[in-house]
Amino acid sequence: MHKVPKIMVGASLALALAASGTAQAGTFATITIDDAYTDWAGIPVVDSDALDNPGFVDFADTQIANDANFLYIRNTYWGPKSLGTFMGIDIDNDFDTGFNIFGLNLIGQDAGWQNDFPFTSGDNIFNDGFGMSGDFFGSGAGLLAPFADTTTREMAISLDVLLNEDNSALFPDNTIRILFWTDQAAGDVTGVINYTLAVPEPASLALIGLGGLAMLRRR
Ligand SMILES: [Ca+2]
Ligand SMILES: [Ca+2]
Ligand SMILES: [Ca+2]
Repeated sequence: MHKVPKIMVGASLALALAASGTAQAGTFATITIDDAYTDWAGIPVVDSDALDNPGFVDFADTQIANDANFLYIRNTYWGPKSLGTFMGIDIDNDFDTGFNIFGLNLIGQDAGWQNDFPFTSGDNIFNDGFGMSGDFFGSGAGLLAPFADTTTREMAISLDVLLNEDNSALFPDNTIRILFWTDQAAGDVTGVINYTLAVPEPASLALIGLGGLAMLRRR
């Protein structure tokens, strides 16, 4: 059961208002899940959360990237606690479908991960038991490093995951609505992150185009 600490509701609503309507253009990159973070250099922070759940899972900065196959997430924390991180995705952008996290009307979580562990949510049902299929481990699990309490961690989710309930896509379009949350202590909730999947930079295509033009001119 997830109780709603009253002190959190006000803070989270303020965050939600601040974050509402902000869509984050995605960053195309391939990240190695190895608990090393130089591969995150230059990837924008899509959410910065305050120090507001000290001594427990307390979200700080979140970075997100994707390539053609995977969504990559890096979380940082104000302290060395990270186990107990939930990531929720609202597939249909409707908090009336799925699990309304803390009743805050931030997201209606249709799919979620507790650390790397995948599960699906029904209407007002935290875990409806249907689950997912596909990478990783055949169950839509996250590939997470490190699996330990830490101040920063990275995780990959396959973009090809299917929902077992109706075999539909976990990511049916190019916009992903994500919330990170924990029910530890007073709780912590990030802003809602509207992440738009990035496509490869057309630079290489443009170079090919210019090269082709140069060849034409030489003739
Ligand atoms: Ca890495
Ligand atoms: Ca926080
Ligand atoms: Ca929903």
